[in-house]
Amino acid sequence: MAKRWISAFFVMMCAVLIFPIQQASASTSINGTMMQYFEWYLPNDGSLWNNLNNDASHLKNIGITGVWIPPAYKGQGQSDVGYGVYDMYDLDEFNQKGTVRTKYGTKAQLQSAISSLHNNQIQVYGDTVLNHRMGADATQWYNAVEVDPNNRNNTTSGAYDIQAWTVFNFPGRGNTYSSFKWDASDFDGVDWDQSRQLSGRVYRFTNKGWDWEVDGQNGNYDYLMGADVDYDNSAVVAETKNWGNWFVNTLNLDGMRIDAVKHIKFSFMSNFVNSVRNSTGKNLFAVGEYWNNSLGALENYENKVGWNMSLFDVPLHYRLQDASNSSGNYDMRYLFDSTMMQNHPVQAVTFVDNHDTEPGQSLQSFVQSWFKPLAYASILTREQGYPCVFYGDYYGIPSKGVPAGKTWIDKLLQARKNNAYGTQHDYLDDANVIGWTREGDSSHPNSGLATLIDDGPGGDKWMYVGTSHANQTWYDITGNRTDKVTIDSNGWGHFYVNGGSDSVYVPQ
Ligand SMILES: [Ca+2]
Ligand SMILES: [Ca+2]
Ligand SMILES: [Ca+2]
Repeated sequence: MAKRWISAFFVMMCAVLIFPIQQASASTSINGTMMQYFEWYLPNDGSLWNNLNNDASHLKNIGITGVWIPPAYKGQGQSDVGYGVYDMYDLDEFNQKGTVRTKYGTKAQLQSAISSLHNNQIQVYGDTVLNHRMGADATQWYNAVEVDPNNRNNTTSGAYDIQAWTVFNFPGRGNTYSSFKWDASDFDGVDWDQSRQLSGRVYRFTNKGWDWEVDGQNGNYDYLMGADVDYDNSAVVAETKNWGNWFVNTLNLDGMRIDAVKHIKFSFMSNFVNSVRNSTGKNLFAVGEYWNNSLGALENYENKVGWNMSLFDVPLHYRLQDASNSSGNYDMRYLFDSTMMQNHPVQAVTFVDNHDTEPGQSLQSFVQSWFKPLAYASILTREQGYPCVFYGDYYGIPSKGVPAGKTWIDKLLQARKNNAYGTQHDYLDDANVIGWTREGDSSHPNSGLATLIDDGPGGDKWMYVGTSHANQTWYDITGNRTDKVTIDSNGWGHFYVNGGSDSVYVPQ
């Protein structure tokens, strides 16, 4: 099975971040590049799965080898982005919450899109939201205590009955695929008492403890939103593993993007990922969203899950954002310090922005537009990390006035696909102008590149690209510089970059 082999290869060979493309004759391979194929403000018109289907061959052509799709199951309403998850067994298939389709389309459209992606050798990663449930079918009275929202280990009231939205009967689906129904015994707490309607509360059910270990922010950050799933409950654990197996097999997924992992019991997550890999027989790619700017917090998580999954490089995102906010005063020598990319490249999924960091969203920290090309040149042309291109950067965010970066991102993707191979040499030695080169390798003809990025007034650097390139003429694939560079007989070139800009030189 070609796909099995690709998945297994992915996990084993993530260290070199090469994505194998099966071809009739020679076994050439290109760098792995993921795209997050949605942004927060997509219209609720049911068109995304069809658009993705129609885009598959284009994505292949630009060098995309994996697509992260948004949550593909029924949320609390048709317009839900997908994180307000209601029924994970309803893949846009049943009439529930007033709709059959989700914001993105129907099950048949989704399955067709996935087939097209696979036909174009593109892996598909399903968004997996396990922390909470929203949009319950009914309330129930249940005994609870209030906790301090800023320290959830502190109980701040006596026990009393609240009216909690915790009954999930799935009347539109019934027992299809699973007969499991949810009630308060499957959750640890909620933030809403329908009978009193007080905001700013967090309620823990009296007979439950918050799961541990989770992130230690707010004392214990198990609770995020909605009805918080209790992974101390063995029936819930079994049901969730069953669901994971069903989800991957039903959609023929190659991996999972796992939401909000800092709020989910660490030991359960390790158990879940291993279980789904074993039960499906697939060496699934898995990447977790652990939203913390501290490399130490991510390392602690990796230690607890046995380094069996990748993590989004949140520290790198904040470095890029800081640099973009510093008007040239950022010390670029330290841009990659204390990041997953630099310290744990095998587990690093690098990204510039996502659906949560875009304007108006919960983690708003959008990298400023002038710096975006510098940021993408960093994640796409360096050896370390598995980069993820954001739909909102590529196709734009019309509702927020963010223009499509397609034209310039395509050029960087082209450099990644054709040139970003071989030994890397770093020139991270200046507060403004930093650079790196790749020597290229023999399995990618005419490969090799030289990148410069500059947050200052513009500059230049001598860099070594390898003696195999002696006497070649190189040009800037971004088009930002039009002068050519001649590589000398010792493999060195004198490269230039404009102020607040990027240049990526490749062999002519
Ligand atoms: Ca619990
Ligand atoms: Ca939780
Ligand atoms: Ca600077």
